[in-house]
Amino acid sequence: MADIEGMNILYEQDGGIGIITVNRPTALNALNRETLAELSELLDKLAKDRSVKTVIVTGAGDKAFVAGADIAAMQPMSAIEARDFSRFGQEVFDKLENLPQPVIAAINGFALGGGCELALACDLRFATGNAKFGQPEVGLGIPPGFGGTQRLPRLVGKGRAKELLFFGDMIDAEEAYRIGLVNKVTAAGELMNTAKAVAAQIASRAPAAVQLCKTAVNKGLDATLAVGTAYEAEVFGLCFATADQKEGMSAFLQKRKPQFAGN
Ligand code: CO8
Repeated sequence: MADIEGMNILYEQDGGIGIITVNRPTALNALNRETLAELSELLDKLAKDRSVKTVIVTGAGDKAFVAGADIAAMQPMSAIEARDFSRFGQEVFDKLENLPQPVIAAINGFALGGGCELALACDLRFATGNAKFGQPEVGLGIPPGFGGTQRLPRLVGKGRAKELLFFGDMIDAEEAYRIGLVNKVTAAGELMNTAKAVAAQIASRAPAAVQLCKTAVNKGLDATLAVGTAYEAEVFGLCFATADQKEGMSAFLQKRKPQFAGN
């Protein structure tokens, strides 16, 4: 897919890595409906693009990943409009969570409210040391509305999630790492290089196997252990219909590096 430039979402492709940048730096990349709509349209295209092996999501500028949903846009909303906006954001984040490719959030500053929820919908989260995380919604008179009450406890556990949700305070990157909200903390100048190196490492593995790991984890967390393990057995079997399974195991037995063709 060629590089595209929307108003609020920028996209470029670097080899097999697709890089999505939320681009409203003057509003600390706050998410309004237009931004979510552009993201949604881009995700539809990426889901069908087999040349994109992994995706990175980041924020424009050096201050914020995303500082939340756009408070100015939300302030005058009616209850029905707010519910529709919440549903729309949830649909877009569900799409991101279920994108076939693994998605890495490269968190370069504030990840608050809807921004933290955007990061939660990604598969992995890397952050700079100056990044700040939080769900400050209760200070605005609302709960999170883009999946935070559901994805945050699934990632960090019920107690930690309720602390973040009830207090509304920010935590720094080290604390986010300590509670499992982020996978890795990097120096500011190293964030994109680290994210790209990990994206390239994942891209070097058998794509179908990586995608099926993602689906099995996501589906399993919404199901009982018995349903999850049954699904795992199905996708495990399915991989034996791919050339990459034969190649991966043959390469091991022949003591050489595998060359995955992606089929
Ligand atoms: N929405 C709109 N504009 C924003 C937002 C935001 N979330 N965050 C920052 N901005 C704007 C500021 O208004 C300011 O604009 P201007 O220059 O025109 O005055 C500009 O960005 C720069 O921000 P600050 O001057 O405030 O920068 P500081 O460095 O002083 O502070 C903070 C940075 C601490 C990040 C501060 O901007 C802040 O607290 N922002 C709001 C954070 C927040 O509360 N986020 C949660 C929003 S609610 C939400 O995300 C709910 C999601 C679910 C929605 C469900 C739908 C109904």
